Amino acid sequence: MATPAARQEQRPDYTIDQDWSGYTVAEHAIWRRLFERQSRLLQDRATPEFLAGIGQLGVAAEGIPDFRRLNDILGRATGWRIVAVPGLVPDDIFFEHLANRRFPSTCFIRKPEQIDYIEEPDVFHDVFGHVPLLVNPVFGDYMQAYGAGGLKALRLGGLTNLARLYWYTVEFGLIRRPEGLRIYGSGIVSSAGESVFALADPAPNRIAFDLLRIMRTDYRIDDFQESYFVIDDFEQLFTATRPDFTPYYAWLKDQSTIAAGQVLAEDRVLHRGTGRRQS
Ligand code: HBI
Ligand code: FE
Repeated sequence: MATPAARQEQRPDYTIDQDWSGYTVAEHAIWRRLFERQSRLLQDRATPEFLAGIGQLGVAAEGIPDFRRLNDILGRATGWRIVAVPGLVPDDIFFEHLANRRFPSTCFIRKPEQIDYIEEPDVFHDVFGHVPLLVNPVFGDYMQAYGAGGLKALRLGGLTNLARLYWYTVEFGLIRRPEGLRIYGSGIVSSAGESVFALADPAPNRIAFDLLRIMRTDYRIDDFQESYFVIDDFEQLFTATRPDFTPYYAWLKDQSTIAAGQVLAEDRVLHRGTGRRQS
C-alpha cells in the first residue's frame, strides 16, 4: 500500500500519481457495479461514438483502470492522455491541461452510499464519462479547442459564458441520430437516473444547439437538467467553436441571462418540456 505522503505529493500543474495499486478490492467492486449498470443502460441510449470508445478502452471493464494502460490506448488513438489530479483544479490549470490534450481526472471513487448520486466528480465520472469520447478524433479536437478557448475567456471575462457551453455540450449534451436522440454528455452517461430521464422523461426541454443561446443560459447543478441542447454531429460543435469568441463575449455582456427551464420564441424546439418531473 502507498504511504499517504505519496498520495499527497502534488506538482505545480496539480497532477499527482494515481497510485493504482492502492485501490482496495471494495473500490474496484464499486467501479464494476457502476460500469456494468451503465453499459447495460447505455446500449441503446448513448451515441455510437461513445460506445465505440468504451469498446476500445476494454480494460475499463475489469475495475478502476490503471491510467497508464488507458494512456497507451488513448495516446495511439488521438494523442490524448489522462493525468491524475486530487479533485477540482483551478480553471486556468484545467484549461491549460485540455489545451495540451491532457484530461485531468480525479482518482477517488464514490462510497457505496453515493452509488446513485455524488456532487463532486469522481474517477467513474471522469474516466467512464469523459474518456471514451477522447478516442474520437473530432470530439478530441473540440476538447482541445475548448481548453485553448478557456484560457482566452479568462483574459476576456467570458468564463461564465464559456462554462455554460461546456455544461450543455461536454457534460449534458444530446445528439440527433437517424435512430433517434442519443446521449453524449458525460454527466448523463455516468448517471443511471439521468441516462433514462434525459431521453425519455417529458419534463425537460430538448432544444436544437445554438451557441450564443447556450452561452446565455443558466444551469442547474443540484438536479437533473431542465433543458438539454441537441447537436446534429460533432462536426457542428467543432465548427461552431472555430471562430474568435472575442466579439461574442462583447455582445453577451449586454444580453440578459436565460433561465435554465425557459424556452424562447426563436428556439428550434424538439420537445417542449412539461416542466414537471415525472420520475
Ligand atoms: N477541474 N478536475 C477538474 N475537472 C473539471 O471538470 C473542472 C475542473 N476545474 C474547473 C472546471 N472544471 C470548470 O470550471 C470549467 O469547465 C469551466
Ligand atoms: Fe465532467
